[in-house]
Amino acid sequence: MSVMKIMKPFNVVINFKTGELSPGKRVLRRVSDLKPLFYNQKAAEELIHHDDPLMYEVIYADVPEEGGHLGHCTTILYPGRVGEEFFFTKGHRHEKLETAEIYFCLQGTGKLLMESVEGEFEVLDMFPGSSSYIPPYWSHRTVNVGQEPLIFYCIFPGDAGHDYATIERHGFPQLVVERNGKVQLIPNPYWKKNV
Ligand code: S6P
Ligand code: ZN
Repeated sequence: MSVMKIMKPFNVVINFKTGELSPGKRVLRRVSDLKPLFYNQKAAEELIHHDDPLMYEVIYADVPEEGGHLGHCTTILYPGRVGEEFFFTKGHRHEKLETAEIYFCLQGTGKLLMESVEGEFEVLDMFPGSSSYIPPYWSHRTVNVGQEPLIFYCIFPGDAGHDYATIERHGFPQLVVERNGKVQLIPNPYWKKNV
């Protein structure tokens, strides 16, 4: 016999063009919220002093953060750069490492960077209709490499949790930059392999 509270089924409505999820709870992230994560700290400081641009919004459906439930949300990652680096999400691994996630892309063009706890690195393209499976044990970060907002829908176990500190300490093995008008992945000189 389950000890979970029985809750009522419900709908949320997602606007595929804008990423609006309603009803939902919105979290905003500006350049200042990601400050330590940028390769070019001077470029980040300049942007923060100028108008501290909004990088992304996450809109969460109201679901208990408990095992058995499925958290779900949309992310709207705006186009832009800090120095050469395209706008990206903080990136995290799940506190409960053995939990997976699905990213379903609705609009825009992106890269999904992933690193396993053993230090393997993988990148998937995100485009309207792409449905990316992030298996257990992989950190994940999205990067908008296009001119439009990158909008995607995420589904994850309710008790997954977010570990941001590990990414803040180690970074990802590669950076996604614009060089000579092209999208390029280059080694991150500050990356420290997870051990
Ligand atoms: C949650 C899921 C996404 C991200 C969101 C923002 O597990 O992976 O909803 O939270 O895309 O990224 P971040 O790294 O700031 O949480
Ligand atoms: Zn996640």
